[in-house]
Amino acid sequence: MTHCAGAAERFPQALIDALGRARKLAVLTGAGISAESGVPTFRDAQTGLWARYDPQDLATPEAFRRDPKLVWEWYAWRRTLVAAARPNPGHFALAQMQVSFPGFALITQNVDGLHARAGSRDVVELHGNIARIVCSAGCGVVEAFDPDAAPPRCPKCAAWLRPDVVWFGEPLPAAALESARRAAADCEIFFSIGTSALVYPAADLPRVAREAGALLVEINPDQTPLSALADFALRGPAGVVLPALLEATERAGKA
Ligand code: BJW
Ligand code: ZN
Repeated sequence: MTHCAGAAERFPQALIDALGRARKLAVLTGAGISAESGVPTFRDAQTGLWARYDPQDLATPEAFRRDPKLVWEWYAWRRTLVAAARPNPGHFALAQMQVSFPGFALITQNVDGLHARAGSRDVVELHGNIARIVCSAGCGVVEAFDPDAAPPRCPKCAAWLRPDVVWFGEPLPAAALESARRAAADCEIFFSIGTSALVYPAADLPRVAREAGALLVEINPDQTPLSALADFALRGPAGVVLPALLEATERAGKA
């Protein structure tokens, strides 16, 4: 069922009832939840100096091997955007939902750390975090990002240091993926928020949840490949829909 949600609108009663009953929620977020904080989504056209680059060509190990300086500078630019950004009402609503629901798993594909800055705890980061850098040779060195070094060498083995994020063709952190799959298989309601649902294995999680019997809710202004599978597709920006949904749920007696 598609529903165009706005702050003043009512949500489907079946959804409010389900939220009133549910104890276990799993939420998967993507770049769209941070769009209202001013962080460009991954598939948006980039701006300024980076307008002529496609992120899909930069977020790869091959790109980094070919031109570490270029990839490093792209991440330094994005790091600046993230550092200047603030969590928005969508991030804060999810932090509040963690308090309201006894079982609440927040899984994100985002590398911006905005969920934690909004107060969410135990965020499962599937694609890493842009604030950290690691040794590209895998020797285990982890450091905080230094925007002035471009790019620095590993103090232990002299390989390039790289952002601690997951590029195309690389495995996701095993513990994070395992915990995300467990939460998806074990929840009563699964939310897919602000993601194009194109990138695997994250895009499998809603299907895992659906097959295990969970209700599937999508929050996105646009259709995605997941929309046809969703029980409820709430069409609107996450920063508007989530606080309104939280309020409607609380009004109906939850929390
Ligand atoms: C709003 C909004 C608002 C706007 N409110 N919404 C199965 C089938 C086909 C291919 C594959 C497969 N399995 C694996 C693959 C290959 C590949 C893949 O999925 N390719 C596809 C593109 C086809 N996957 C991988 O390579 C993964 N690795 C892997 O599978 O390894 C296997 C392996 C095992 C063992 C050894 C070796 C290998 C890795 C994927 C890593 C993805 N990394 C990136 C970069 C992270 C670092 C960085 O940020 O730079 O992650 S790519 C990029 O896409 C980033 C994102 O997290 C990810 C998802 O994007 P997201 O979040 O959905 O953003 P957008 O921009 O796509 O969408 C935004 C959405 O928001 C839109 O829908 C808007 O409408 C909406 N929106 N405003 C709510 N206000
Ligand atoms: Zn090293």
